[in-house]
Amino acid sequence: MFLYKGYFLNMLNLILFGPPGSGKGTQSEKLISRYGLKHLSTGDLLRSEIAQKTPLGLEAKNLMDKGQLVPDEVVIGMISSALETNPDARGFLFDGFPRTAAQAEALDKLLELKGTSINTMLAMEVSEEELVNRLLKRGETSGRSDDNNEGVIRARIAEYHNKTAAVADYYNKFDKVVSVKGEGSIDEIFNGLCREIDAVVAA
Ligand code: B4P
Repeated sequence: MFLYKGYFLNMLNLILFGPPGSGKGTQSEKLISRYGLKHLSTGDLLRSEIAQKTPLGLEAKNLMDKGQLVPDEVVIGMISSALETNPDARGFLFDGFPRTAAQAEALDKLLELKGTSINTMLAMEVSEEELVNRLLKRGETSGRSDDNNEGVIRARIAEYHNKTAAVADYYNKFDKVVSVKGEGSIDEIFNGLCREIDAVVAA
């Protein structure tokens, strides 16, 4: 339980959702600092496995370099361990997870075991051309092999439409999805996200 703007809350668990390049990583950094949440990014966890050249990392790199998703059981296992190693967190910000309906169901079950649940899913809306431009620009400097080829970037966006968009349908059933404009300055987008989160906290 923690105190936020005069309210006592149990946990605050948020999903930051959107296509590749929509700014999930960028906004997560600001949100965790504002709300004191533990940041769980499956993309970052996978890149850490790749950097350490673990067997899991080598398998993941092969798929990520083609713009494909990593198998559900791999990312669910990573999130499950991360939840266990952070028993005192006041809440979690899930960034890039869940990305399939199966991952969403698994996350709900894991949170239920902790006696908590997702408060809201923030869905960032960005046009496809803006996504491609952002990722190609990042690819010039990031060294990320999934960012420097337009074909791979478009394959990631197609994976998003084929498999990930269903996650919004899943949380819509529970009326937990809010759309947020993902184009504009980083601060404008951050303010839009905070307005939605504050409304959920105050409800
Ligand atoms: P992720 O690491 O999750 O990353 P992402 O989708 O590429 O980007 P994100 O939306 O975080 O964008 P960012 O803020 O960085 O995934 C990488 C890969 O890992 C996936 O393709 C998949 O293979 C695998 N994976 C991860 N999770 C998985 C899961 N759960 N299941 C299966 N596979 C999984 O922003 C992008 C760029 O835009 C940056 O350069 C940033 O500076 C710029 N930018 C941000 N906001 C901007 C703004 N307002 N204006 C202009 N530019 C902006």
